[in-house]
Amino acid sequence: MSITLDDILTSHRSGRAVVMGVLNVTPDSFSDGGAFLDPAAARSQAERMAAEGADVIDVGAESTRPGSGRVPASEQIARLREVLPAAVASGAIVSIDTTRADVARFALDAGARMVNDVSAGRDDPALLALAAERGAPVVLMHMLGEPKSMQADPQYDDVVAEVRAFLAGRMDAAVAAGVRRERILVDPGIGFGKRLEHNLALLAGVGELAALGVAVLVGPSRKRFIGELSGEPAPASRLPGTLAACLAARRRGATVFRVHDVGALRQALAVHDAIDRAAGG
Ligand code: HH2
Repeated sequence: MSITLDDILTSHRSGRAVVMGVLNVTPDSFSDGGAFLDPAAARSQAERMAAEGADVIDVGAESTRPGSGRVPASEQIARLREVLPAAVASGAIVSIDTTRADVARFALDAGARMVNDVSAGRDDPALLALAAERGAPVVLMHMLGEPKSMQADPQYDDVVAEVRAFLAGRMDAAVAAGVRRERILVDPGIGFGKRLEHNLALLAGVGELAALGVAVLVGPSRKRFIGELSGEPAPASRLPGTLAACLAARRRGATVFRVHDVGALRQALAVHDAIDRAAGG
């Protein structure tokens, strides 16, 4: 049975694992830049991820890799025009990964049903009002600074407490814009203005973010911290580390996992969760 938006939003209570497949319609994403700019390639990737068990497909048309520049809304929309209908046709719930209200509006009109905002409503405040008006669930992610400069010299006294306070504040801002609290998901923003020790503390401290009372999404997939821990320089070869990070976060209360490799995570979750059930967990 396919998943509903409510299943996703209540996953922190049910314990259901939700898999969000990444579809980057960009020339420059850090791990798959250029691979899915061609609409036919994007379409087959969406179909493949849905067949592999993606509950959600997160479509983005602007890279947020460290050092990246901005892509105008009109250019994002041009990249999305042919791809969104194919993602919607795959049967998965489509989420739009953007910080811009104009792009989100275009995507929602084309059948997307969730908004994933890595700026948590700070880049374009109209985005929160739009999510409120459409009743669309919204992911609020923590980022220190902006992609261009975020990895320059990130500093925290207590990264988990600071990220949690930030997310609590952005939840309040979203509610003030009319978003219902139960339609919010939060995300510590792995790799967004964080050094290795910050990423590890946040994945270990997911339980403290879950205490905010909404579902926690994590996006460790293929990221640099996995390369730092393993010595693997190629992002596309960081699948084992990605799976380990997702399962470790799952054990601590994360329920939504944003990954490039959907089938592999589904298999890992099937085994992990079966063992937990056998243990009476
Ligand atoms: N990470 C990326 C992009 N969007 N959204 C959420 N909510 N959480 C994340 O961790 C997250 C995200 C970066 O990964 P990717 O999309 O593969 O790369 P790029 O930004 O270079 O397109």
